[in-house]
Amino acid sequence: MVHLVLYGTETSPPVRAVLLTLRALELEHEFRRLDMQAGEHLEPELLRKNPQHTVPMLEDGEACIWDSHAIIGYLVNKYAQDDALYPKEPLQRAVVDQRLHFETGVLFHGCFKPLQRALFKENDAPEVPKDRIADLHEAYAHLERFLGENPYLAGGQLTIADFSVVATVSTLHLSYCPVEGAKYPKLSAWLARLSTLPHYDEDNLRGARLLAERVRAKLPKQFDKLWQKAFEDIKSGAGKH
Ligand SMILES: N[C@@H](CCC(=O)N[C@@H](CS)C(=O)NCC(=O)O)C(=O)O
Repeated sequence: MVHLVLYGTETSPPVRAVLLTLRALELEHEFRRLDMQAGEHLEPELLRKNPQHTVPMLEDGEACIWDSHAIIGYLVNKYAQDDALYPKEPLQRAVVDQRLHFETGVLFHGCFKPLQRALFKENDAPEVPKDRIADLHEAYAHLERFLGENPYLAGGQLTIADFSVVATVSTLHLSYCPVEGAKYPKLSAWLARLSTLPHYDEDNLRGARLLAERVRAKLPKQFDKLWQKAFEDIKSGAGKH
């Protein structure tokens, strides 16, 4: 019998990418919530399982897998009834993989993590660093071009690339820089499209909002009307222009 255990916290975008994938595959799992601020992910037992001490981490029987991209690819390869979410055809797979690597390198490590570090680790009276927001706009512009005329990031079909990228983009949208429909109509419409997935609020939006609350508490001045609007309802803020 399948017994999947996911370790993490809902505020983490890559954890939510896994939750969206588990939902799409209708896989039952146990969620072990870790208090990252209290350092629960650094407990010796978890370090033994994942020396990199990142979440998400998935246990499948004896196996421990970490890095959200490795996890979501594994889940589709092992448990999906077909390959729609992660196509086996080499060129289609390369497109999905490119988007996944873009999430890792550009969105998460290039944009999200430096913003989080600036706000929560380095600065007592923080502001959103302007050059970081410029990087974010560049990333949004790339995504706008990746989408082209397609409804999903890797073409006509929903794939794990959409789950990975939406978890991070929705977080950046709510916390740091709204995806404005006038500027990024395709990305904005895509965000709205993804937000209609069944259980999207539970699997992704709730955690993104929780993190946005923390950012908001740190940035009372910068959290202006525009951000407030995006925060209040991701759905009404996206794809309506
Ligand atoms: N590329 C990784 C990023 C994982 C990551 O850095 N997760 C953060 C939480 S959002 C974390 O575990 N930080 C704690 C640590 O690195 O010790 C993935 O997609 O899983």
